[in-house]
Amino acid sequence: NRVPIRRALISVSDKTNLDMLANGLSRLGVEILSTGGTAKMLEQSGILVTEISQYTEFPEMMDGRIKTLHPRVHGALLGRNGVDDEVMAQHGIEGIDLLVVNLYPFEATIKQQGVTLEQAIENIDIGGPAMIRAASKNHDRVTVLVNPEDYEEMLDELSTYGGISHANRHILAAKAFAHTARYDGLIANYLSAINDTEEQEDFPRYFTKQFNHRSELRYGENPHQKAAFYTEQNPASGTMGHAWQIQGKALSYNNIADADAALSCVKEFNDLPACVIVKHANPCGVATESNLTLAYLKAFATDPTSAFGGVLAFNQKLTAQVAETILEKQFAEVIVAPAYEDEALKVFATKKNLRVICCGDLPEHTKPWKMYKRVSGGLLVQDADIEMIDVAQAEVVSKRTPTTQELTDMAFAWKVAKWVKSNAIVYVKDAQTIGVGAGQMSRVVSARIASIKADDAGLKVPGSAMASDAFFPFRDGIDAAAQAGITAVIQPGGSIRDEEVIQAADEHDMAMIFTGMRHFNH
Ligand code: 93A
Repeated sequence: NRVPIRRALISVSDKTNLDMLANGLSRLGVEILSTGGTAKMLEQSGILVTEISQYTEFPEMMDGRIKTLHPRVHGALLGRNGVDDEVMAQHGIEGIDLLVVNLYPFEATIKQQGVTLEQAIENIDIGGPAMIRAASKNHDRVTVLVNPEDYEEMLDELSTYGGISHANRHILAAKAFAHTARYDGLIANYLSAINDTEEQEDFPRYFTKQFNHRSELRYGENPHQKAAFYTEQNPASGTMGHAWQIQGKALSYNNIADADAALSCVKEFNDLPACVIVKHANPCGVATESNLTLAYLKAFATDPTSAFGGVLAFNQKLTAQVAETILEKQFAEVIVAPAYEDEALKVFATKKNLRVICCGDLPEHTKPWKMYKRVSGGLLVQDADIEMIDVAQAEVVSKRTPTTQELTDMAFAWKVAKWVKSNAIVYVKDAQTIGVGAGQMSRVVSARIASIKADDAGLKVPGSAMASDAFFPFRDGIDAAAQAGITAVIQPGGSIRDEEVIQAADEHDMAMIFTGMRHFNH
């Protein structure tokens, strides 16, 4: 069962023992086909070779990426003895009986100092492994050599017996598959190691599947921090991922974060024209009114000092009147709205640095999404807080039931508190924030700050409702609020001292409702 060798294909990167092999084959009358570089070298040694491109009648192309990837080559390697003879003849395919290939030096390349990913990738051999696998699969007829150390033994067998035994073809085929398997293993290891370093530098690879559009930001929260903004492939309308900028300076990292906070809060209000002013990720003024201008003026009035340099979000198409009023009142960094009247844009155009962004229609329902927070050595993942209770369903825990006005104010305050950083205390009256206490380590201090803010702005707290994003651990927060004039309280409840807290409310003749849902936001 020895198979004679009439035609050989030699395509080698490692030219060791090449002359010896080719000379031996020539002497035995074997026709030699060869790829560009190998053919050139053999010709220089005076050996007669046929260039593979001559045989395929197809040029080598793409800087050598396509050399042997041709049916006349693969047919010549895969064609079975006694089965495919006819089809081979029909297509002018002449069987190749010996394949000698060694692959692009991927391993040596990646060991070099300072090798680039591109260089490594160019050294991934495609045609070579394809031929090796084809020949090895068809070792019933074809002999395959992947190691220059095996040339001599093969030549000996060929010259002694006029062919290669089935047993040896089998052994060589197994060796060849081991060779390509190891080669692919090296590539896989190399590429996954590259991923690791990229992850540390910028962004996990698995994230970029979902957030696949990257835009460079000048810097992060601070100038010494590198940053980028990744957006989803098809971000929903009414989101920062979907939003586009109409005018103004480039959006910064903080602009995007604050605009998102403002947008998230303004989305809570869908029945009336609403305005949210955000500063350092916290709403410093929120209001609804019969029109956007009035809503803006009420939101601004909550805390004019903090509104300076703020991010303003609106839930409806922005009119020229709103634009003019904003420019009269304050310096703003960013304006976000679902749409703009042409006249409004003309007004904004007079302030060319002002960033004006359009987020598209605000969605009625939002699907939950994941929130990610990188911590040292790990990543926290949670569902976004998109829940919102219907205040009418909340439990009245005080002796006094809230008035309709108080219920309306509590519902408003609750929506705002959800978007204020914890500990969050929000005072509201007549669809306007009266005072906001944000980001404090104790709830009672947040309540005091809300009072101070109201005072500073000249707004009257008496008769306002108060929302707290989480339960009051002690009665002190209630006492402080009562002292400021708060008459109604909305909070999740759930403290072991709820009774003490309810008693405090009753003592102050306050109405208090429990939502049973907390809205920590850090
Ligand atoms: O770029 S390739 O993947 N495309 C091919 O079609 C192809 N055919 C053979 N590399 C290809 N080869 C490889 O070229 C061989 O495995 C061998 O390592 C090398 C020999 O090229 P040359 O004879 O031009 O030096």
